[in-house]
Amino acid sequence: MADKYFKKILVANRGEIAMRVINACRLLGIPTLAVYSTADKEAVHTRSADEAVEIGPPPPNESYLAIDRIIDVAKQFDCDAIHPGYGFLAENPLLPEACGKAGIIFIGPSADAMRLLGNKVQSRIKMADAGVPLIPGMKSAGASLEQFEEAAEKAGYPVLIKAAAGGGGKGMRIVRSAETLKESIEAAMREAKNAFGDDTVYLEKYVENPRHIEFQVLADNHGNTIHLFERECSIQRRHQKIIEETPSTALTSEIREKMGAAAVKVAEAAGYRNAGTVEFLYDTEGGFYFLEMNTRIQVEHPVTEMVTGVDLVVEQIRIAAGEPISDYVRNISQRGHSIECRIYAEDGEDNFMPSSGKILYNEEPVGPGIRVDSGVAAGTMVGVEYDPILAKLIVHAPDRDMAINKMINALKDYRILGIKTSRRFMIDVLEHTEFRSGRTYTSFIETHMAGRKVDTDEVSSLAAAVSSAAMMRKVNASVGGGKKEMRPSPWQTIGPWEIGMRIGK
Ligand code: MV4
Repeated sequence: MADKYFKKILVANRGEIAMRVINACRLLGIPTLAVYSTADKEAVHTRSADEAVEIGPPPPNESYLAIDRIIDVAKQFDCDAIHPGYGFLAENPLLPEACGKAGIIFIGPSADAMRLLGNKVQSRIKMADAGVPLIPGMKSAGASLEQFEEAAEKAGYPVLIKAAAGGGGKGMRIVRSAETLKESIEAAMREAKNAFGDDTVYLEKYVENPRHIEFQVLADNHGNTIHLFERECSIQRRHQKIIEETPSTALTSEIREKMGAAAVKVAEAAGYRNAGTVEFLYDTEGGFYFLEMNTRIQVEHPVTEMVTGVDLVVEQIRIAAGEPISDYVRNISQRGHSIECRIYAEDGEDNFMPSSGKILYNEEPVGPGIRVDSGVAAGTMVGVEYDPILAKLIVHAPDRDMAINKMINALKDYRILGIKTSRRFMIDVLEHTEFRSGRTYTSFIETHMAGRKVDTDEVSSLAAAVSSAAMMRKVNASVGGGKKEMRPSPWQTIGPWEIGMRIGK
């Protein structure tokens, strides 16, 4: 390798995305420095980086969000770049600004592009000028009730009140008639003020039951802006995505081309650099509308990597170092089908209540076209202080049917004991005929999974896990701790009667 791009990269995150960045750095031969809170002393990312520095107590404000502390550590330990992952500081323009002042490269877009795209009203104005299709509605923040009334009449009810600083569904209110407009505006303003410290709201036509389709883009400092096709992310619950896939079953090659061109236009109009994602709503009539642009590497980026063969985090690092987008990325195509399931520390059988505790056993599925991006291992303490994502299971297969089958089997082979997860819920979604048919709309979970029968199988009791761990020790001793395939899984060695569950699905 001609150049390893950076001397040392500080990874300003935790969990699976910190591991993803560390692994990309390993590919490039770049040393990494992890930062961690006192809750993460034994965390996988802390143990995996070349160096690790404790930066504060568990509350994010005092550790993973403490910009000054992170910059100090970067300077003290000779890091010349910082990767923010997603969440935490990833979309906070104060980090790229602080990096700039300290002479450190921020692996991501400029603070200016972040500010523009973080404000939905400003970005709507910018994108309207650039000729990108927008959802009908206000082109400026609403200043008076009359303005809202007029915009609502013009767009036609139902309408949606949205926060300018929003995203992710916070501060949104659906309004179905003029009678409730005023109270909805006031409620949305209060919620926006609370969530973002900014009560600016505006109005759009409400698109009923859309699909959520987003395009991955890459832009370098040499004038190249490209897209890497779409991801379909319609399977969500309460604005939290749980399953993502690519290609989308909804797009024809003609619409894909148009949306891709619009995504590139958005990035160019915003002066965007590095990896980003342009979100669109896709309505039941085949119309698509710019929603927002996310200025980070996203949780679901691996499905794009699987079908294009591009390492997006490596490209992020190269671009930040001033390199052009890699040559091999210029003639990519979509090969086969990829699906990602997020494994959350949530009780999928009990209204997704947060689950915490120690992971007592962790066995990941393996096989061709099966990828696990995980931030945990046996022994990891899972608290409630951070994002509940434990790992992501990603599969790649020649077509969608095979990808679904591969995913169902891989989910069945994934064993995490000690805490509850969303694993079983995922299997039920994937086995649903509506999912199989490709009718994946944003209302899927509430429409098709609401009446889901709760199946009390997932074992996470301490007794069961301890007995399986004890069994494993015995088995390992008897086979000399040999090859993995020589060791029966605890599911094979412990009868279901002992742990009160059905085996398999
Ligand atoms: C919309 C919409 C319908 N009409 N805007 C939700 C999060 C935020 N990023 C934008 N969102 C929506 N905006 C109009 N004019 C429906 C949603 C929406 C949604 C969007 C993407 C994925 C899942 C969603 C679930 C509910 C609502």
